[in-house]
Amino acid sequence: MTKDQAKQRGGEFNDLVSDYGAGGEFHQHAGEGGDRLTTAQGVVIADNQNSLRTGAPGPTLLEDFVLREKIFHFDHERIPERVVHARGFGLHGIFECTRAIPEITRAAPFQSKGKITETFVRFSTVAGSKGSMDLARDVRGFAVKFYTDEGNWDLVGNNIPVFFIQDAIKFPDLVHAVKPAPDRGFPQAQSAHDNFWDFISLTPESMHMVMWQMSDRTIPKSFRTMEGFGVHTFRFVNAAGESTFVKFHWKPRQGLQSVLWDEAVKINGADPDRHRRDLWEAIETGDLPRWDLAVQMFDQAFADRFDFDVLDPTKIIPEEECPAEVIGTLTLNRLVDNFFAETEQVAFCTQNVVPGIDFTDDPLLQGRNFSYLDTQLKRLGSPNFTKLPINAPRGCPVSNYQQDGHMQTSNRKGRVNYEPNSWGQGPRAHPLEGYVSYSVRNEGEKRRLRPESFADHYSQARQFYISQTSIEKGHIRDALIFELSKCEVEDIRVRIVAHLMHIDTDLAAEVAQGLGLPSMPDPAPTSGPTRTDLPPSDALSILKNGPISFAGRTVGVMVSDGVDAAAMSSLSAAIKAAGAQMKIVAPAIGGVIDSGGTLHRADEKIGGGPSVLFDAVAVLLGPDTAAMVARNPAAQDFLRDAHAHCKFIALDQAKELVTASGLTDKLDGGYFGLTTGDDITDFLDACVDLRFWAREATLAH
Ligand code: HDE
Repeated sequence: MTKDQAKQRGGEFNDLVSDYGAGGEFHQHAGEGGDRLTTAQGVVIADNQNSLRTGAPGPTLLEDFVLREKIFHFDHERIPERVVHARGFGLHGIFECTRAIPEITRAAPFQSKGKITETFVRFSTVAGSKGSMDLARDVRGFAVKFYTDEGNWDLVGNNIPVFFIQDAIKFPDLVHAVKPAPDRGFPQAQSAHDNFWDFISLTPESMHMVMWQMSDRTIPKSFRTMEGFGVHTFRFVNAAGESTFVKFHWKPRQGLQSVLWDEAVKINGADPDRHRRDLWEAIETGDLPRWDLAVQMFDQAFADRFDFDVLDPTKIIPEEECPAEVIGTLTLNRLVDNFFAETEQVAFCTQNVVPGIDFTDDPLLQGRNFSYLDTQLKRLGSPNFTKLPINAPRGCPVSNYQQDGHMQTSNRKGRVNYEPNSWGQGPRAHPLEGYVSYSVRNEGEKRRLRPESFADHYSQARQFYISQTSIEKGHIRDALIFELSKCEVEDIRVRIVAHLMHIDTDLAAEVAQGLGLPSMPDPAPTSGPTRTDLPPSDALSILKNGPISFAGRTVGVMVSDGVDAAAMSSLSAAIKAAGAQMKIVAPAIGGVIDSGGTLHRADEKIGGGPSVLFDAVAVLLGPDTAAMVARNPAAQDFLRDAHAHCKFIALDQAKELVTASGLTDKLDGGYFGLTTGDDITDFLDACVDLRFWAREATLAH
């Protein structure tokens, strides 16, 4: 049969294997073969609605290969979800080198200015399972696969630059503690429970990470508005074989933005897919997310200046001590064609490095290098997962003697499957072009030990805390009180407060008071040095690194029939001019008719589009329908929540709603009118700031 004949019959003609075109574009042919429905064997199916049976209804026949094949395949659709980072969202992108650094690393992406390297990025939460909600208080994964000209390099990072533990051997315990308890199978996707805090309270090395975790970093507004970090200290290695230590940072062009805890709780109900939907819509509307890749580079002499060890993954190097220098930009520009084939099957491995990038002796990184490869075999079921299009290298050939295994599709031709051979065939190792590990002299006794240089657990925890604005400090305090109040065992709460005593005594006292502890505990016992006072670092605050414009954000505009046509069109034009989006929330999804008779379709129905989904809100009602809207409890929640979340609010014809929402005497500097063009300009200018924070102090906690 010819290919054309096969296509006519709806077959796929051996095109089942996916491949990458010259431009690196993803082509997935499976399932797209033609307009005839076929079995996996290519047989056209005559009836996809009724199984084969004798009589009516009659027993179903084992002979029905169409039914059996279909159900068999369905039964095997699931693969094990990732043991951590199960819930994720992936996107394609490009990395552009903006500053070449060949003198420091020979890694292909950094050899020339303007060099483009294709990438695939997967963002994730850590603790929740695949179906959990997006706005759990949790660390976010930020994993980047670079398809370089010299092989794949995976930078598998998080949105927090430090980690809970210093040694990989503790990881299963940490993860068991945070995940659902084995007897009851809950709590899901949260850390506010006894097991997690029990483990943490007994693990002083977690204290720095815990301060980050209790900050608004773990409730980012979007994956687009968070930083990424490689966490470990890696090595850059140049062509001469010289090494420079490096720490990787992704800095979002969108500015850092987070939600408030009460918002997070409500968003999880209103839109559990918030973060993935946000990325989907950003790409679809052409608002491409961008991050600068910045590197902190230093040598051994610089590393030796610190009391702590630069190989300790619970430590940062403050940017004031070692600047983060931008060397490139990552732009996410393409959605996946298929979630399973790409986002689910992508296999990140920390061991995937390319010439010019090397590991250090960070004990966490060393353990990860085992775990990721191992976990991919479990998840994807075959060592041939590297051949899946999303995992296969793009910029370079792959040539070796690995063969067979489940789902093998590309064994070598010919008789030679070993090396060395004298057949004059097949690939050979290349000492000059090949990957050469950086040579390090190591000596010492074989022991299980924790270096003395890893002993200080509180100095940087305090440095993080004192680097925050007073608003952010308040959020850390509230998060600690919330989480610890969910612990049923009082000893656990007390042990955490005892650790906080080493970090900040005021914070410890506020948390103790919030928990209603009868008295302050003694500071937690320590075996090593307790604390050195370090200066604050602005880079550690979210609010000091916010967006510089309102672009990319969204105003939720609640309207009703008879809304003033001129006000509506001025507001809409001004929002568009600011590079932001307007979403209309109306009594019915069909929309509203304005005073000029024009229909405006709604994006959400009142109640379906609560104000937690928007960055700022406007209420713009028709004179004859305003009273009806004011009676709607969901409309009242819209306004009350926007107020409680310190949002900027613009109002027109909303007096009755303000009264019904109990806000009459609470209107403050965060409220604006909508009557004149100047009103609208003032409103949108104010919106550049994330929130009207002055209001927060007036709200009862
Ligand atoms: Fe992971 N981690 N991890 N991790 N991790 C996994 O690999 C592990 C750690 C991170 O989007 C798993 O493919 C160990 C630090 C991300 O597919 C697993 C240790 C950091 C992702 C695994 C750590 C991370 C993972 C589960 C301690 C930030 C998602 C599924 C030694 C630098 C990647 C998988 C994706 C995923 C093991 C600690 C980031 C089990 C043993 C530190 C972003 O292999």
